[in-house]
Amino acid sequence: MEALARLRLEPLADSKPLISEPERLRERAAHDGFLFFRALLPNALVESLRACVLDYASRAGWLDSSYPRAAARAVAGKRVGYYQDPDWVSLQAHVQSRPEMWALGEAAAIHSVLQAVDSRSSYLFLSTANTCRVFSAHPDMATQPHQDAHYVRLMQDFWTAWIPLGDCPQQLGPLALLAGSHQGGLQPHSGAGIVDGGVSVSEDAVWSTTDFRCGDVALFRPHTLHRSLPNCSADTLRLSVDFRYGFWSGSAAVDWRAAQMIAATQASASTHSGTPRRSPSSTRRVLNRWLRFSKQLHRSV
Ligand SMILES: O=C(O)CCC(=O)C(=O)O
Repeated sequence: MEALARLRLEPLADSKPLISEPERLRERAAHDGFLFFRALLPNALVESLRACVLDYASRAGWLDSSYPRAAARAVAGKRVGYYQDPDWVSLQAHVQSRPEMWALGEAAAIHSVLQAVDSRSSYLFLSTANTCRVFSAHPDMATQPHQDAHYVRLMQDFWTAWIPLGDCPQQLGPLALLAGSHQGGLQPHSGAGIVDGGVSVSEDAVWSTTDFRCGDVALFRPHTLHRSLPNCSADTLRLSVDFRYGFWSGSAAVDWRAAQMIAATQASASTHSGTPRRSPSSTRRVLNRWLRFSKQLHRSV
């Protein structure tokens, strides 16, 4: 509790009421570098992945079996959360192959919000950058302040979604974000990872956080400084997942069939002796409509 008391905190504002006002949503995102949505996701989607992670935790010997599994009580003294721990790495391999993980990452509500904020269709970046985190109640193992842009190098323009796998009150060590920090560019990071390294931030910094509940989502930019609060519960594991989303660029061919059809149409228009039934430009218009539809379809699967 002492480690938590030392941090200066302010409450995250709920942006859910702004979803129908994209202009204000964009303004808030541009100002703060993050958005928080209370109860954005159906609980069942979150709880399915939570059950899957707790099943793994039980098999890995992290859970105190004298409590119901759903309580996520850790074996006394067990330290969980290090990237270097083979069981923690196996958890990543485990969730990567679970439909529950990708069902949550592809939640329509997340894509809809990203579309509202960015006016472009988003896609879930399928990669090991999507991480499931389990932290035991050891305050020294909290995630240190850092920017995702330092660690995720394959994409530049992305949003991260942080999702607690169940209720995550402040004493369980949820995410905290530094408003406006995305405007300062990439900062020097020390160490090899986010538990034993990161960015040094003034003790006066005021971190935005909340008592997260099941179904809540925090979205933030690659340069937004964020951290976790220390897990100050007596013995409960903190469970969360974070996903990365990119955007379809307006000009990119998202479907190889479109490229082939455009090439075939152009070839036929230049060799056809009679009048083509459709001019190349009208064909392109039809194809563009189809491409837009195909992008939307991709978002909804
Ligand atoms: O969950 C955490 O403790 C850290 C999450 C994080 O750093 C991220 O989502 O990028």
